[in-house]
Amino acid sequence: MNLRSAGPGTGGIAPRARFDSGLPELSLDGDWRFQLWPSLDAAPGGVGAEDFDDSGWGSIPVPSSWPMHGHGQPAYTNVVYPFPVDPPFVPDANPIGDHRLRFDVAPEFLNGALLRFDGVDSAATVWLNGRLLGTTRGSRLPTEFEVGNLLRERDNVLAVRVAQFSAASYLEDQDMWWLPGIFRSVTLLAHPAGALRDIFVRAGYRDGRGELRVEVDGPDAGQVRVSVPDLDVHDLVPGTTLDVGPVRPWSAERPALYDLIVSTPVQSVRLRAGFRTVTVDGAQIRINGNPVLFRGVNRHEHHPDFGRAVPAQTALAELRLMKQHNVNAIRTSHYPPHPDVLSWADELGFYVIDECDLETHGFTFVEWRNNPSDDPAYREALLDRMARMVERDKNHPCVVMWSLGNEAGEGGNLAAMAQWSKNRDPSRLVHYEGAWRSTAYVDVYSRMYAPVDEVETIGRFEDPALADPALDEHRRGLPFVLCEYAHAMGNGPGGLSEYQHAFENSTRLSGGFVWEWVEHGIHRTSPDGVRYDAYGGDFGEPVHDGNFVIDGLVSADRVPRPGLLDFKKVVEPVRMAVDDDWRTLRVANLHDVSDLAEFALRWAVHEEAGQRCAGPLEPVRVAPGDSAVVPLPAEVGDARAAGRVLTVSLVLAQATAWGEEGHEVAWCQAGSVPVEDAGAGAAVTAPRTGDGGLVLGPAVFDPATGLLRSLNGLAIDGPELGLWRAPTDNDRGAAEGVADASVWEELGLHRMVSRTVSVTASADGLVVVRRSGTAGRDHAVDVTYRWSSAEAGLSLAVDVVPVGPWSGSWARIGVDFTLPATLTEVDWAGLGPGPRYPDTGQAQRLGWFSSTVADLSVDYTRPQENGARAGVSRLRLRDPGTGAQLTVRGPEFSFSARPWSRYALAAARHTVDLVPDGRLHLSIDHQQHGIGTASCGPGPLPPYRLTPRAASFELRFT
Ligand code: IPT
Repeated sequence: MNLRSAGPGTGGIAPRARFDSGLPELSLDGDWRFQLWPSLDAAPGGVGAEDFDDSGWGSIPVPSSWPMHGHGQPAYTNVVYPFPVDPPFVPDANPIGDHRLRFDVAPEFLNGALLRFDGVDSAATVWLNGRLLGTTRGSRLPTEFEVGNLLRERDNVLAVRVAQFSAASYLEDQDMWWLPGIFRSVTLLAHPAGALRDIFVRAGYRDGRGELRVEVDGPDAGQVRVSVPDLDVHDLVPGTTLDVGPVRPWSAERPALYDLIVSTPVQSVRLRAGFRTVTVDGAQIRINGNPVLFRGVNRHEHHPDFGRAVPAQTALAELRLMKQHNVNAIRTSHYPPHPDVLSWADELGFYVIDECDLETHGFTFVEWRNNPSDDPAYREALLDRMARMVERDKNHPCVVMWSLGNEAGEGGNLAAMAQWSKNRDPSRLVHYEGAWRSTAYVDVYSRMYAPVDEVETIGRFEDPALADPALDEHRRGLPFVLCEYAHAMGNGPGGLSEYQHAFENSTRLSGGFVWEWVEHGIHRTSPDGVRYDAYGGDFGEPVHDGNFVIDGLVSADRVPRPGLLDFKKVVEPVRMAVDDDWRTLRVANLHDVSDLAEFALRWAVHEEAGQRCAGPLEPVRVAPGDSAVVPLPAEVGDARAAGRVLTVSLVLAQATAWGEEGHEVAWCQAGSVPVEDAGAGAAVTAPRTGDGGLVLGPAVFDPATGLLRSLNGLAIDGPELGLWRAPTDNDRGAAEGVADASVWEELGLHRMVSRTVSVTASADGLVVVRRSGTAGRDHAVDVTYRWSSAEAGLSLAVDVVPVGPWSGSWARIGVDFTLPATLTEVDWAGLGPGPRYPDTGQAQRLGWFSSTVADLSVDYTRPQENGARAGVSRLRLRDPGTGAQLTVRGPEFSFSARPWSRYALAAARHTVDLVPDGRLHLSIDHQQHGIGTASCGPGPLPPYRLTPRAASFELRFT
């Protein structure tokens, strides 16, 4: 096994398109004999021999990532290589997995056959019946060997030795787990003489008409017949271009596909052709002439139990889930996906940036010395990878751009890949973010994590000029995409709305791709039998990047995080608004193609008691890019009143391949949820001494500290000033200097202590002044609590005044209480049902909601601040056993209620570390610091930053 060669794999056939040949296929997936060795030296010789004795071996399923089946351990690094940067060498301690399979074949395979590996991570040597077939490199790319002359009907012996690392590992430094194994299928394909070797369908669209050219490789052209029955195309001569007349073009919104049949005397191949043309016009990406906006996500392939071997139903379900959340584009970060994914993307409708299996990011730590992207020794390998991606995937209309790879620095090999791709397939744009400084060999100006103001500048063509005028002119003519933005790590991403606003208001900005779709958590079970998701460092890796691999819009189990719901709302392709009188609806159609024919409109009016009235609206047709104002039925306007909320929804009129009839795509609301306050304005009572404290209405206070002891008979501690939160991943991020979490720690917000300055009772109530400060520092906050009582309840006015030298930011301004844990039921009027922070929670709606305390929490893989509900005017906590309850009212506050403290939340590393402590921890917040995306990218925008400041707010308790 030569693991030191920088070149591509050996012995395989030339790359070609993936298609269902219509000839017999034999899946070799299933249980194989398997043995893991710690190094090549420790592995036996002769595993390829037919009579090699593997009786002592265990077994493993194929496809699989072997560490997910108890053989070795997963390891996570982001940028850093887990081995010395010493190309093309890798350490001797290099796990070797030997796989062997015995199989029989039907006679059809004896007249010529191909053996296909769809993905082997990372370097394999393959023997069939004792003969060396060759080697594979390029983990996420197929390799096919010609094997017909070697097969026999009975007892064939296939042996595959897989090395975890090789010289090619320097090309596969993607931010993900290192997970070796034969992780995609192995298939035997009958391939008799005269069979089609390759097919290239070039299907363009212009001015309502389709243009078709089909190139084939294999049999004599005279033996091949091409037809598209639905277009009445028969006997198209391969290699000729035909104007097929009027066609329905393919787009992500309307993914029209046509059966295209290629037949020969030995086979009939059915392909799905989509007619579409990708162009750049005036620095704008157009598909079929229409400007498009990518509402995209970056998609890795990961499964919490199977690693890289993602079951087909999981992948298909996640694509449907994307469509249901208004995702219209996928970047296959950072390698070509399982081939079926692209077929589903054709059918369901996604614009795809297909990315090559290439990343050399770890060279950044050695100033990019010896980067393979610029090393002639690796040139052939890079070109081979590009060719294998383009050839495999070229017939998918969903692929609109070829991406050279990710974070591979700069170098001549990249330029060569781009050039090769343009020659072979000029119909798609070439993407590579790493070339953004000059963009010399790419067709799009692509960036990652650029702040929104910079993106806007680029959108106005006001980005600083490049020194080279020719390059500058080239770049100024390019459309712009954010191939990564809105780092979805933990609580967040904050700031989606501002990016979307920028995208929608510049023709040059073609949208972006959130980083990333799925968290790469790995299932584990605690000693108590509770399942949780593990991340980097949990497997004893000496070098790792912790939970940086947990940054998805959905959990590893594909459960949507709040960020996905926000994304769905922020990118909704139709924006609606109701006028103040509820008489008209404005509909702005942001689709690229759709005139809204596939949608229906509905309205509903809710009040606290439930739905008051509802009905359908007349369907609306609006051209893409246009807007219209339509009247609402009189019934709607007539229902308008205080304390009512109108919701208008745009829904699928009929079920589609990804959504049910009635599935909501866009919505808007009008109205309000004011809540009556019975006690407000009633006569005031004075405090008196009794019940072991100071009694004011329903409350008993400690006369010395001025803190509450009980309220309505419920034991309560507080209020304490709260300026801190358990840092989110974004709070911990230091993309722009010092992390907010570090600033808060430095300010001592997490260890504030208080002293009571004064407790003054008067006929009007009770005034408590307390000062909060932090050890060793002289900055403080004076808080004045003015308590008063009217018959039914208790009012509180809070004044917060910073004292001394404050700088930086506060996590929040609020008051904290602890209460009996038996208060397990919650309901509120405000925004819900999910969480909201100043720059997140766009998905939340006005209404009346209920939950349990347990369900308020979001189980982020690494625990952190979560679950605050905002815009609340009334909160009620209830003990279902006794019926005891506490109600808090206010003009608009946010709250969090948890069975553990913020300190426990901050200390926990995994979900299983969080254990209820027997109390209910309630925070009522007047303001919160934004969330931002500083875990990788910009922090909260200035309007969402909570700088130390004076604040006043009022609450009422009953
Ligand atoms: C960027 C990578 O392209 C992506 O793979 C992922 O690692 C992401 O960061 C963070 O999760 S690269 C970074 C230097 C911006």
